[in-house]
Amino acid sequence: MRIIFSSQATKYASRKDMKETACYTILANQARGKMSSKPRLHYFDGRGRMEPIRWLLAAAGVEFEESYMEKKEDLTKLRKDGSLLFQQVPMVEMDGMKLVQTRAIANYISTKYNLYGKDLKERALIDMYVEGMFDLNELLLKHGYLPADQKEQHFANMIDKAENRYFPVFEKVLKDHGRDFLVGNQLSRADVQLLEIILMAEEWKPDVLAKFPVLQSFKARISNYPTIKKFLQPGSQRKPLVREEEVPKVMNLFYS
Ligand code: P9H
Repeated sequence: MRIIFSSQATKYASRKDMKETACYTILANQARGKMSSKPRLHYFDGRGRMEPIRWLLAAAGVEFEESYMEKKEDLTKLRKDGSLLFQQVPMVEMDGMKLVQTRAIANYISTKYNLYGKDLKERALIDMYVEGMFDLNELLLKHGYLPADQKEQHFANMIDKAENRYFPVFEKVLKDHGRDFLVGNQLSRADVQLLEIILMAEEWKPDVLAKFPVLQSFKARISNYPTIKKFLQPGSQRKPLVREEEVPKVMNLFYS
């Protein structure tokens, strides 16, 4: 049984160690075998809460597959076969796990693919920034699903928060350190998620960056980052803004 997996094995004193290592490596390999398969995303064919996950995998250059829920039964099936820890999607199958909770999934992917800074201090900064971004993302995401009578008030609040709470922070951070990336000297999830919410905000108010010249150059720079540029190309797995007529179908998936 050829089990030599990594050079380490040769260093071990006794056959016992080797055997143990072998077993371990086989298990690891089987898991890795499982690991090598592409992540599979379980959600509906739209942005919703899965879009930040698609952005992070794309930015990391990781190919992924998607299973779209088209009807209520598709969600029920996932629930029945115990695939959803909290009976909710998004769910991502990767590395032998069925990950749920958007932020938990984003943390795992960002850590695995080195999008989380070089040390604990950078990680703390990144976490503060992306949690703020998730809060704005929630406002931008929900707007498309709101009933008409709630849109006007929600729109005013959403744009106010973008222009007067969140974007000023990221404009100042980039201006003060003058570096290409929000944190450190390499792309992190903070850059990916900031570009995502900038493009979402511009869909609702095209000149939302008018007062933010540094964010305008950031947007151009990160949009040209090879893996992100590819994701912004037509035909990628990036989902379009939800169309009003699609909303009932999505809501029926979860609430009928
Ligand atoms: N903390 C769809 C479009 C826009 C915004 C939200 C939902 C929450 C996480 C069934 N999942 C409408 O509300 C559908 C979550 C996950 C969790 C779900 C149920 C949602 C939506 C689908 N709802 O961050 O992952 O709310 O599975 O029984 O709760 S997404």
